[in-house]
Amino acid sequence: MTQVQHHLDTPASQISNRVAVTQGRPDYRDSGLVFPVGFTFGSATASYQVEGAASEDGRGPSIWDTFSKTPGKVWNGDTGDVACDHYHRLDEDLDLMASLGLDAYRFSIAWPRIQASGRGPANQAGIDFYSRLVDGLLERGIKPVATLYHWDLPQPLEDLGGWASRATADAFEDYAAIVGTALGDRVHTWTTLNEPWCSAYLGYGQGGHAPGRHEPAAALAAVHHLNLAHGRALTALRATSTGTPEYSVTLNFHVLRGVGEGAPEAIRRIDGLANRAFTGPMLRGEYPADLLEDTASVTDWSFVQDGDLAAIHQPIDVLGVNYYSTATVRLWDGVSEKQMNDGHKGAAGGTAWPGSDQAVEFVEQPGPYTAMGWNIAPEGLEELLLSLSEQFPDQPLMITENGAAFEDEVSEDGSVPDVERLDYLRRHFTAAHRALSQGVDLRGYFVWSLLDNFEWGYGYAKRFGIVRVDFETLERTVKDSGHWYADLVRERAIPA
Ligand code: GCO
Repeated sequence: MTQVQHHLDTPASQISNRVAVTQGRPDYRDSGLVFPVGFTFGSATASYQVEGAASEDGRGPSIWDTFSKTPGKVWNGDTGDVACDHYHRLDEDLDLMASLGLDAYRFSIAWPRIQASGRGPANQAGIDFYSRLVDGLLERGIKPVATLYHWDLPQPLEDLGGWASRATADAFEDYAAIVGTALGDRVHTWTTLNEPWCSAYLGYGQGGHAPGRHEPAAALAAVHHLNLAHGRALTALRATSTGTPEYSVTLNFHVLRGVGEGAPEAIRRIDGLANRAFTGPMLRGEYPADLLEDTASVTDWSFVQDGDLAAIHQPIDVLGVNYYSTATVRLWDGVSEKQMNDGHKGAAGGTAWPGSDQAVEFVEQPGPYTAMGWNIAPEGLEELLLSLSEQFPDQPLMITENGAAFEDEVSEDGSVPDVERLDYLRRHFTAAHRALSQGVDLRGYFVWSLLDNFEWGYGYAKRFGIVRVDFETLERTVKDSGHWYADLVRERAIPA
C-alpha cells in the first residue's frame, strides 16, 4: 500500500493532548483471559499474495499481474509470480495450519483461475485447486472461509472498464454462481469482497493499488459497483450452495480521531466515504445523504439504478472487520490541486474532491508504530467493535484481519523471536476480549497473516506472517508469535 503521509505538521499541542487522553487507560497486555466456547480462531491469506503459479493451469492475468509488472509500481519490482508458492505447497501449508491447531482458514479464490477472462465457462483446473484446498481443510478439522474477491480482477474485465463499469458487477454474479455450485456444499463461510474501500479508492482514485487509475468519479462508480457485486453475489451464492454456509463481507473500517477546529466535520466526511459508503447500502439499504452531498461536485451518482439498493441490502450472518490502526484527520482550507485518498489503509485517505474548497488531510499520529508506519492502538479495535455493535445491534461480528509487520530477525538457532508482533497480538486479543465482555457479539478472530507474503505495493519488504517464509528457499518457519498463537488456540485463553 502506498503510504503517503504529507503535512506532518500537526501542532505538538494537539498530539500531546491525544497522548494525555490515552494516559491512565489499561495497556491491553493481559493474559489468562478466556474466550467463549465456539469462538473461532483462524488465520488469513489472499490468493495473489501467497499462491504464485501465476500463469499455470489456465490462470489468466489479473490487474495485479499487470500492475506489479509496471515499472515503479511495486517496491523492488516484486511480483506475485512465485509468492509463497502456496499453489504447489498446498499439502505442506495445510499441515502447517493443522500443527498450529487453527479452527478456521480464511483464503481467497483467484477469479482469473476460475475464469481466465472473467467471463465464460469455468476452468476445471482452477476449481480443482480450491476443491483440494477445501477438502484438505475439512480433513484436518479446519473450517474453510472463502473470499470471492481479494483484489485480483481478471485483466480483460479491467480492459472493459473494471469496477468503474457496471458490467463487472454482472460478471461477478456469474463467477459467484460458478464457485457456489462447485464449493458451496463444503465451504463454511462465504465472504463476497475483501475491503472494497481499497479496491475502489486505492485502485481508481489514489492509484497506489491496481489498476492504478486516478479518476475520482470512477472511484465512486467503483464503490457502487462493488456494493452491487456484493449483493448480487450473495444471491447467487445462496441459490447455488447446497451446504449450510454462512454469508459475510469484509470491510476495513476507519477508526477516526480529529484535530483542529474542523475535526468533527473532517471525521464526518471520512466516515461517510470510508465506512458508511459500504455499511449504508449493505446493512441499511441506502447511501448516506451527506455522502451524496459531499461528493456532488464529482458525480451525480446516476450509476445507481432502480432496484440496486434492494439488491445490495441482503442479510449477512457475520460482518467481517479488518483492523490495524487508527487514523487522525483535520480539515484544511484552500485546496487548489486535485488530491484524494492519499495514505494507506490504516490511516487512509486525504480527500479533497475537485471543486471543493476544503480538504481533509491525514496527519501523523502518535506512536509506537509497526514497520508499516501504522500506529499501534489496540483501544481502537475495542472502540470499533463497540461502535459497530451499537450501530448494528443484531449483526454478529468477526475480526477477519488483524496483525502487524515488523523487521523480523532470525536467530542462530533458526528461531524467529518476533517479540513485537507477539506483543501487538496480545494487546489486540485483549482488546477483542474487552469488547466481548461488554456484550459485543464477536464470533472469531483471524490473524493476518499465516505466512509472510506479497504485501501489495511493498512487495516482499514487509512481513506480516506468524510463519516466516524465506523467499529464496521458500522454507517456512513458525515464528514465536505463531507458537504463542498455537498456545492461545489450544488453551482458548491468552497465554502468559
Ligand atoms: C488488506 C488486505 C491484506 C493486507 C493486509 C496488510 O487489508 O490490505 O486484506 O491483503 O496484506 O491488510 O496490509
